[in-house]
Amino acid sequence: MNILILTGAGISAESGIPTFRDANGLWEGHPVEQVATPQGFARDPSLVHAFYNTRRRHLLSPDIRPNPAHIALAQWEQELLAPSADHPADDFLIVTQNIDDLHVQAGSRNVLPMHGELLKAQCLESGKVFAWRDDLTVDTPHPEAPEDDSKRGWLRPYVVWFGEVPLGLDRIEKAAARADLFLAIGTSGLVYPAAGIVQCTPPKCRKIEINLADTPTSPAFNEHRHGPAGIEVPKLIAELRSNSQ
Ligand code: BJW
Repeated sequence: MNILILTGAGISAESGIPTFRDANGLWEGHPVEQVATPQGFARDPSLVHAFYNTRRRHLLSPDIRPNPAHIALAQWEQELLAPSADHPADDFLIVTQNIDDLHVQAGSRNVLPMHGELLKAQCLESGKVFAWRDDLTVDTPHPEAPEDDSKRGWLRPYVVWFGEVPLGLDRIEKAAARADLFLAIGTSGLVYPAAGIVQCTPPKCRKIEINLADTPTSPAFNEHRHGPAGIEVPKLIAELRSNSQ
């Protein structure tokens, strides 16, 4: 059985990470065009760095931990997978729009962060990606040339902004085309191409949406579970587990 799971900000909400579009969400205090477009970064890099620095520090604080939804997905993957095997055919793939690392912290192994990763930085010139846990500023020395003052401020957050191409699209398309089960968890279904993945799954695929409420893409799913991911995901996995025995 090929399983594809798409997660959005809603799965991390119960871990204390704000979503984007809900009340008190990230876009309420930070207009999207200011902080999540290449044009916004070019206009005011300090503002954009400050937005991501705050989120990076928050992610690294000890009270931010995977919640029962992340943990149930990781345990399910481990049960389905032979010990120490890989997933060469992406038979169990989590595609996350989230830039936090909570799936990996929970123990998930096959995770594709299609909108980038907050704990990485990217060189604006070479595109090279570096593990990154500190603040970034317009004066941050280049990790490969720390003494070269002309290379200060050449790093950007390793995230995908509006107008940029998300990561791993070929791999996602292939996994969708052969999915037998597709779960979309905690995503508003407003941002493409992520919101269109459900349309790339075959008609025989069982498609389940887990969210607090319906979304614009709900009609594309054949089952809906309304409720917090931390409750609904473990419940659904327990059901799927007992049905397969
Ligand atoms: C819970 C819960 C709980 C809460 N339990 N649930 C016109 C039409 C169609 C498309 C376009 C268009 N104009 C422009 C576009 C394209 C554009 C787009 O989609 N725009 C729309 C807004 C209209 N897309 C792009 O630009 C993308 N690139 C692109 O298209 O490239 C062209 C191309 C594609 C393919 C091939 C070749 C070329 C890039 C999109 C990049 C998005 N980037 C961001 C920022 C990432 C970095 C960061 O984190 O800061 O990604 S924006 C933001 O939105 C972030 C998220 O990943 C993404 C999705 O948000 P998500 O996760 O769904 O969160 P919310 O807050 O929206 O929803 C939370 C949900 O959870 C809600 O439904 C709640 O109910 C639920 N919930 N608590 C269960 N406890």
